[in-house]
Amino acid sequence: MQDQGNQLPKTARQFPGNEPDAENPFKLLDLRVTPPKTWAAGVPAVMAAMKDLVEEKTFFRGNFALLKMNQFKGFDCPSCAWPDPDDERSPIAEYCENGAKALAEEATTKKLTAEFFKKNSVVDLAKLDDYQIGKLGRLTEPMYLPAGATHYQPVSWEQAFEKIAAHLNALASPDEAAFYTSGRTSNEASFVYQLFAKEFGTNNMPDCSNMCHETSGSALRPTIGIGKGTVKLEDFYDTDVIVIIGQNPGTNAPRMMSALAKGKKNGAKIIAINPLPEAGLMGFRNPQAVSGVLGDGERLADLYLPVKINGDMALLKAIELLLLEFEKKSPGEILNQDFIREKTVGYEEFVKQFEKYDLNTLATEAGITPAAIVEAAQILASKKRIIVCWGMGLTQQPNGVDMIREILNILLLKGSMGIPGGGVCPVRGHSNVQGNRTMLIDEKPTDEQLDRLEKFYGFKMPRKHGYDVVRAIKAMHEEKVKVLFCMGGNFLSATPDTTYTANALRRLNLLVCVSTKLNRGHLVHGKEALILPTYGRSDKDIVNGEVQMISTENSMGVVQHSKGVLDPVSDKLINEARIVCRMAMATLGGRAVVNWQRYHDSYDAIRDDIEQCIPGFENYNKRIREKGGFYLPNAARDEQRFAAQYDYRAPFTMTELPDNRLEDDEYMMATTRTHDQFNTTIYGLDDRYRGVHNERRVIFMNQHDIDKAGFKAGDKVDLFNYDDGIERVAPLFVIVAYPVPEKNTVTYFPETNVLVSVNNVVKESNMPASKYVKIKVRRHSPEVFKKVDEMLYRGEMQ
Ligand SMILES: Nc1nc2c(c(=O)[nH]1)N[C@H]1C(S)=C(S)[C@@H](COP(=O)(O)OP(=O)(O)OC[C@H]3O[C@@H](n4cnc5c(=O)[nH]c(N)nc54)[C@H](O)[C@@H]3O)O[C@H]1N2
Ligand SMILES: Nc1nc2c(c(=O)[nH]1)N[C@H]1C(S)=C(S)[C@@H](COP(=O)(O)OP(=O)(O)OC[C@H]3O[C@@H](n4cnc5c(=O)[nH]c(N)nc54)[C@H](O)[C@@H]3O)O[C@H]1N2
Ligand SMILES: [Mo]
Repeated sequence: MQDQGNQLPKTARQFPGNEPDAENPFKLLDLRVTPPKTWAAGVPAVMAAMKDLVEEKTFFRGNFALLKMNQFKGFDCPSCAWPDPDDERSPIAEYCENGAKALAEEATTKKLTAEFFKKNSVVDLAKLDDYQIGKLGRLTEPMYLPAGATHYQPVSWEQAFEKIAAHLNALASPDEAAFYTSGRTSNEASFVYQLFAKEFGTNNMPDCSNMCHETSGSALRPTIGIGKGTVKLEDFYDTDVIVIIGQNPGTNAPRMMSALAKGKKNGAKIIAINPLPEAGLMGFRNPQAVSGVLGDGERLADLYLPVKINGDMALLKAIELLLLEFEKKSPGEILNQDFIREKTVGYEEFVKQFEKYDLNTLATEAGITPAAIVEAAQILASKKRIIVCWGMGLTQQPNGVDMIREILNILLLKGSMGIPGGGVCPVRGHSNVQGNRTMLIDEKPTDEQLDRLEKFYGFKMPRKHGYDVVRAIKAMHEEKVKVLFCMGGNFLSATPDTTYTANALRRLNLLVCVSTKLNRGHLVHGKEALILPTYGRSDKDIVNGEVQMISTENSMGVVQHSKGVLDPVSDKLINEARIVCRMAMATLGGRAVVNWQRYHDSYDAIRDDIEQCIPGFENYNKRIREKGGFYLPNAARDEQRFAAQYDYRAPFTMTELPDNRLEDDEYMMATTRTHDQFNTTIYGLDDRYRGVHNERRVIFMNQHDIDKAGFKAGDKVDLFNYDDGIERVAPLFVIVAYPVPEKNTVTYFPETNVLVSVNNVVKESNMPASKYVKIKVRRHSPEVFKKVDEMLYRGEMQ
């Protein structure tokens, strides 16, 4: 470990207006709690969006950009991956409050210059909290931290690439490098990035999917033959039932609310399954429709099921049990027997397992009354077209893959797969995370994909599967990975087990981060580190004086172009694709088979070759210039062609009920997002819909649990986890009484990632199970800071 900054006095975390306080580094702010909202969006949302633009001193710049966001000739919103309407787009605004906040973050005119880094040491910067770090402004030039240095210093692009090349070429094997991707990277940059990793010789491509929707892909592919959703936006407008499970659309995909409202207006029933009564599931006011500004909010969920954390498996099984019973009573009227016969396999065996289940036991496990489950089953029984949407509430559970398989089982029983108004909708996270995977950013590419690349490029592709995120952290710890290159993201804060991960990162020879803004991930580093500044989605990507166009793929498989509109904050920024090409030329030199200069000079050239290597991109350059872009082929959606190994039918899958017992003093914790953050980027300190203001270090607990443990709402507590026989501590949180199920608690990430063991992963997908963390809650003692002193001192704790 590097002893950087040891000569500095130990000071604690700084807060605005607060003097650093070594006794109490997480001096709490002035928490205010109001009743949770029962509807989302509306006029306050628009006001909140405007406030962010004003605060970022970018009101006019921001508003100009907002008008262009998600328009046919504009740029794709950098926030979530929810699709844009195919034909009708509001001429004024096709954005949401959180899209506007994402833009305000990106469009800020505040700059981080070399002068700033000269004044502030890495250790001092790391003592700021994430909110403060994010507000510092945009990165403007490449910065380098030499071994043993305390401050980042400016470096030319040329020298930066030379340093990367020297480190990469000094490795004993290409597998000692890993190339991380966060989900905003364009298709073009993603394609060259993965190609470089492969030409360099490794499949070590951990990406944010490994913490996000890997679980969905792991469940979907073996059943329906594709790891993606099977519905289009228009399916929401004309369907019978929409189930939203483990997802918070009002905050994380706000434009989905318009689709839900439209579907509901056309007669769809909505079932929401979530331990929290999220505002966006309960009701909605549409800020972009006059009625939303003037009229009353619409009720959204027809049925809300407040499931226990991880009680979903029992709930889904109970619904199936009831559907099978109903079918027995009215054969052929409840299930789609034609579909089951022609399009699925394994039905008989699947049905048989239900002999061992009974409704009451399953209901207790789920934490839902049998009557409410019957109501849910009746809604599904009487309808044909069902869409099921899910998010992190399922994917980040240890048995998440199995739970999604159970969703598939229900849809197969009903024949609601690959039909108009019916199918699966895993709601993706980052705006181009789906495109990243389509472009082959994947630690385990298939032979078929590699064969195609090999045929086109004429060199041997590495075949050995690489490290995903969790495996990469362990490999860094064991010094098997020595160079980590991050294309965007915040590796330290987004990943689990912060202490362990920080120690892993400190062991690197070189950490390189291509970023728009500074984050904690740049401040806990290897022996040497580089920060390479790049354009955001809203920036004009200028090459030879011309603004370039990139493309992205949304949650529903539509590939669209995007062109930034804002003048970049600095003329030293380079786009991500060019950064990759220059790294490739510097590293591979004469060894290169790929013509990197050609890709460096033209996005069109990259797109021409994507067309040759990835199915579905025929006439890419032509079609990407057309209004609204194009859909990628999806045989499950369009032709009901499912898993090839089952003769294109879909297998029913058998799963097990989990054992969710807890010790008397144990609680289950789900980590979630506030309404004021984008992953590790903290826009503000409020969680408006849930009624939490001016503090993030809170833990939601059921009033009954609070009483039972002898606490009161407002009490200060410390949180502990004991997985793997290690004590993990998250100090100083405030209890908020909240309608969560008993023995369940909810906190915000990244603050509680310190409690998530790197070994607490989802079966099969190997994702961190960050919504299934066993914790103990104890009254706060200042002594606890001694346990985390070193982490605090090094700024390794959020
Ligand atoms: N504004 C904004 N937009 C975003 C993001 C952001 O941070 N901010 N992040 C983006 C990214 S990368 C992603 S992946 C998505 C994430 O979007 P979501 O999937 O909505 O993510 P979360 O907020 O983590 O949690 C979702 C919900 O899971 C529920 N939950 C927790 N445990 C359980 C459980 O056991 N069962 C059930 N049924 N529900 C449970 C929580 O109460 C919460 O409502 O959003 C994307 N969009
Ligand atoms: N406990 C817990 N942990 C979680 C989750 C959870 O629910 N609970 N959610 C997980 C999920 S779903 C995800 S997707 C991951 C997210 O993990 P990441 O994608 O790694 O994290 P972000 O916070 O989205 O990354 C933010 C940084 O990206 C950089 N950035 C922004 N835009 C651009 C751009 O256009 N180009 C480049 N090069 N850089 C850019 C900025 O420097 C910014 O600081 O976190 C995961 N971690
Ligand atoms: Mo995500």
